[in-house]
Amino acid sequence: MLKLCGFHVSNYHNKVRLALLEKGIAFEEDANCRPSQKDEWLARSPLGKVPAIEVDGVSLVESQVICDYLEDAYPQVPLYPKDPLAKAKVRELIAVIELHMELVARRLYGGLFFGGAFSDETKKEVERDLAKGVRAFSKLVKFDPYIAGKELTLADCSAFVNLPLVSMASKLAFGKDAFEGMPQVKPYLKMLGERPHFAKVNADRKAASEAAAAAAAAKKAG
Ligand SMILES: N[C@@H](CCC(=O)N[C@@H](CS)C(=O)NCC(=O)O)C(=O)O
Repeated sequence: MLKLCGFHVSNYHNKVRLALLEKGIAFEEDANCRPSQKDEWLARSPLGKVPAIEVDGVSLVESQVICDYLEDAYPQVPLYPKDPLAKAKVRELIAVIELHMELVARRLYGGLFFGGAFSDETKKEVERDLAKGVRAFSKLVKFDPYIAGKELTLADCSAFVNLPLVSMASKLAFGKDAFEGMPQVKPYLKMLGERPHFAKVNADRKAASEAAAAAAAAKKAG
C-alpha cells in the first residue's frame, strides 16, 4: 500500500495528505519522519526533505511530483480539470503560491520561528519578491468559490497549507499581512477549513505544533 512519510507540521506533507484524503486513496502514514541529511533518510528522500511517498518499494519526493503521480495513478476523483489549458492554469497557480510566495517567505522562517536570524538585506529582498508573488497571485485567483474556479483542485490543497504561513511570516517580519489587500483570502480559508478532510489536517497540524512547542520548552527548561 502507498505510504506517506513526513510530519503533520509540514505544509508540503499536509498538501499531499489533503490530496490523498480528498481523492479517497487508501494509504498508510508515517508521521514521525523529519527532514534529515543522514544517509538513512537520504536513501528515501535524496534532498533530505519531507514529504516522501513509497509505492511498491519505490520512493518519490517533491510534493507536486507526488500529487501529479497520484492524479495519473488514481484518476477516479480528479483534482485537476480535464481540459489541458484549464489544468495548466491550476498548476500555474500552484507555481505562484509555492515558488513565488511560500519559498520566498521561507527565507525568513529560521529567524521568525526557529530562533535564528536573517540580515536586513534578506528582509528587503523577501519584501520585494513577496510583493511580486502576491501581485501575480491576486491576478490569477478566482475565489469562485475555489481558488481556480467552480471545482476544488490541487491548487486549493496548496493554498490551504501555504497561505496561512505566508500571512503569518509577513505579519511578523513586516508588521503587515501580505494579503491585506485581498479580503477574500480569510473567508476562503475558513470555507475550506469546514471541509472534513481539511479540518482534520488542520487539527492534526495544530496538535503536532503544540506538541513540538511543548517539547522545545521542556528541553530548554532542562
Ligand atoms: N519542494 C518541496 C519542499 C519540501 C520542503 O521544503 N519540506 C520542508 C518541510 S515543510 C523540509 O523538509 N525542510 C527541510 C530542508 O529543506 O532541509 C516539496 O514540494 O516537497
